[in-house]
Amino acid sequence: MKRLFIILFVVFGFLAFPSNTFAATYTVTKTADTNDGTCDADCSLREAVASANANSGLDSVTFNISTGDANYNSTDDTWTITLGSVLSISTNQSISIDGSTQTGTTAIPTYGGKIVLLTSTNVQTLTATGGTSDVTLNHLTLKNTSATTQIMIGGTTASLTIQNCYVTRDVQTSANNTAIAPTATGSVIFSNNKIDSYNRGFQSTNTTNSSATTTVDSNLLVGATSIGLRPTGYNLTVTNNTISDSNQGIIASCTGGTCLVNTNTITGSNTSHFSGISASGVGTFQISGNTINTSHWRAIDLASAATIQNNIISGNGGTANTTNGKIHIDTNDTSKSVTVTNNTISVSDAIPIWVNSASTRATIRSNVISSSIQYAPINLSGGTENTNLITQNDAQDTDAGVNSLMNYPKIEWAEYIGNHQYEVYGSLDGNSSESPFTIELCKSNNHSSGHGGCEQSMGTTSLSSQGGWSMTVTIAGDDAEHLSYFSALATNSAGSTSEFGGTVRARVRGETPLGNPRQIDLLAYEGGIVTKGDIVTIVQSRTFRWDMYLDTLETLNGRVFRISGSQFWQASSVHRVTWRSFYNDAEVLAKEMKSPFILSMKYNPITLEKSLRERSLRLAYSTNGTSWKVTNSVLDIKNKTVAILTKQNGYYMLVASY
Ligand SMILES: [Ca+2]
Ligand SMILES: [Ca+2]
Ligand SMILES: [Ca+2]
Repeated sequence: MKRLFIILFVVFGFLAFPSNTFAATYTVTKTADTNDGTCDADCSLREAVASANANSGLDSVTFNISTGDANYNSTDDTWTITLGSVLSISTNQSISIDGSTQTGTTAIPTYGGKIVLLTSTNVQTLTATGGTSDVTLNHLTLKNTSATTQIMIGGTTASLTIQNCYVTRDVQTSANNTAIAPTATGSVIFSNNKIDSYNRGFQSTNTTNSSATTTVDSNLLVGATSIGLRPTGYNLTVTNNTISDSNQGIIASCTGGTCLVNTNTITGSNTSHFSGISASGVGTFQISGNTINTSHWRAIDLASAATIQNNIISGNGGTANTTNGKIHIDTNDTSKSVTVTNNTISVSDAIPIWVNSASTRATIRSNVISSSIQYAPINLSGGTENTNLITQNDAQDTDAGVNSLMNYPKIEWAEYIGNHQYEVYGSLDGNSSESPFTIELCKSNNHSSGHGGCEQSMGTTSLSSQGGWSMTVTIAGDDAEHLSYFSALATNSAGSTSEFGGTVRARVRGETPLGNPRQIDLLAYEGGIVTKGDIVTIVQSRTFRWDMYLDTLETLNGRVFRISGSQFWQASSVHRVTWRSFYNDAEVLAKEMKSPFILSMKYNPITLEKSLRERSLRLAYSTNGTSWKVTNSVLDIKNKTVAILTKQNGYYMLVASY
């Protein structure tokens, strides 16, 4: 009985603990790609892998090949193993192949090592089956001489770690070949590797395991034709990589959790103009601290919820493009929030920030933004757009669309008050259901669109409902001789930010501003509509015999006063309106005009003194700016204008009664 028990133990013991239970180390001693079935003193890499496949547990493969080996290269101190077929890791067989164990006469390099694994057409280097093997590669050089081999490392692993390796093709290929493209069921670490001359560098997929992580860190990718890094999965961390020359630097798809794309450097001038960082998926991205200096029209192409912050984005002069933003927000989703904050964006070939395709809740705040193309520095697609893509405000902002087509704030005046300080007063015609609002004031770079650009954020103020707002700000270095421009942004309670409002140059308090720049507004004998600020004139053809310009000068504030002998009170700033000959600046007299012109002044009911009645608005006229006469003007309450037909140059302002 006792004997039988021992026999049973031996039999079942073997079944429970198959042969070679414990992890083993197999040492490769030659470069030749033989397979005699054993890894002993004579051991090829293929024999080592086969032995590891036959042994459970995590086995290690190390190298100890002599310099007398036929494939030792004394010039670069490397041993080349030419693989005639793929090295296959069997299901459930974990393995670590460590190239740093092969020492030579020189130090192990940062990327790659003394062991070169060489493959050619349609020979993969390594693959795994079953999704149950943990695979680790360290300090190996993987080289392929073919432009057509699909993948150098593929298959399905449990966890996969590739570190300190150098992956290169002799032939740069334009076919859609990916150098490293595993699917994993466990976590992936791809760090401190260099990939050279590839079409697609590294791609990984892990969409089955929500607790797995994918870490792609500190890799160097050069000589690409297509995509640098393309991780897909849960909990991605893509950090500190340097990518040059690729059509698309990083394409990250976040299956779930929080995915980080931080502190990467993406450079190059690939002419295909795709994206620097593309982020999509249902997870939430943090895209932070990256430096992107490329000709990609989209530096960051976003289709996910995200925080985009502290990135430095510049363009290096690809063809100017009107359908892409350097930060291109295309979530096409009213529930995905996006925050774009503290980025520095300086570009010459695309719009700095573009919100597109039904995206909303994009909050844009505290960025430094400049561009040298004419289009809106922040563009919301839709609404009524001018040639610079500036979307017009609508009354009460009831329109819907991209970022709710949030109305931009208007700066009514900005005055330098001494001691490096300005007072800025503005208004917002907002939708009351979207209150409260946040106004951000920017020191503007006076962008050619007339709307914004932001050299420096001057901070924010909150506005509980639509109407007037004001801020007092300090700009070191400014004085009465050095005055800044200002522009503002508004964000509603849902987090949707407007385009920049019109840029206004500050003036010194108490001084009248400079008039408009001299330009030909109407050619001789030509009619048309000429707008200067709140003044809109409509001129019939043949009214003037010379090339003309409309010279207007707006004098703000001053004490509101009652027009002598009437019930009307001042209701706007005073505008001097003068038609002048472009050639000699001479004022055109009434008798020199063939026909009268329509002079109309815009107003904003929000900034109208509360007790003055909008319906009583009229234009008042003065020849000298001091003695006023109320005219028989026409109020257009729908278009918020008051107009008269006149031949009189002179001073105009709006008046109203209580
Ligand atoms: Ca627009
Ligand atoms: Ca709206
Ligand atoms: Ca609007």
